[in-house]
Amino acid sequence: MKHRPVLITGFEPYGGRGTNPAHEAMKLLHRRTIAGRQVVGRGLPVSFGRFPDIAADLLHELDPSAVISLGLWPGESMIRIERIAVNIADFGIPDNEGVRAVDQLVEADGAAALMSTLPVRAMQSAILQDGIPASLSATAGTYLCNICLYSFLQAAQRHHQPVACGFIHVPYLPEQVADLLVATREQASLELHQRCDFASMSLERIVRAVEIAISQCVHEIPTN
Ligand code: PCA
Repeated sequence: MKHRPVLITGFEPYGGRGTNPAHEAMKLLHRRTIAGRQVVGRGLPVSFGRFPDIAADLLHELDPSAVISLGLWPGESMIRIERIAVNIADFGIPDNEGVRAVDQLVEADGAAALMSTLPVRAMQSAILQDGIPASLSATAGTYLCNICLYSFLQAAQRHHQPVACGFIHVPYLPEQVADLLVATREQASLELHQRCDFASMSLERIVRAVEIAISQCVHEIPTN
């Protein structure tokens, strides 16, 4: 039997940053075989207008057994496995199309919240077992990552086959934090200790953590 693939999505850069570690990790995982499953990587636009359709379209095109979406959470120090998406779009900064949602719904008639359908606890335990810091998180925020998780979970409910969907936020890369330190010093408007977004993790460790997450999903969804 041919297995269905695992879809890994990674958001493009946003917020004036030149790099998104989520996008870099996705590219490194694309076309790999992990735990016997083909991994397909896709970049996602930081654009409210492209959701929810983009999620439904990807399920239709690829028919994956699992979707793990990746995004950056600036200041996060560890692999952050999201448990829940909420039906709120409220942006601190505009998306890449210049749209700034305020107090909106993601989906007009949608549920207030949807739970990740990935084996989040098993993923966290396995990542920790490998020596990589990882936490379970009860908020993916109210920006595009939350919208992405909400959209995939909703599209999965309408898909003709079961699809497990979830989201992982990742830290900055060390080189991004080095640039932030230089910029903060040059701007001289904040003291370094006033900023709380200097945590980072190497791309190698981020990719390793996602590999482990994929393996755990495959073990929990053996029939697909
Ligand atoms: N992080 C943002 C959107 C894109 C990304 O990588 C978020 O946390 O919503």
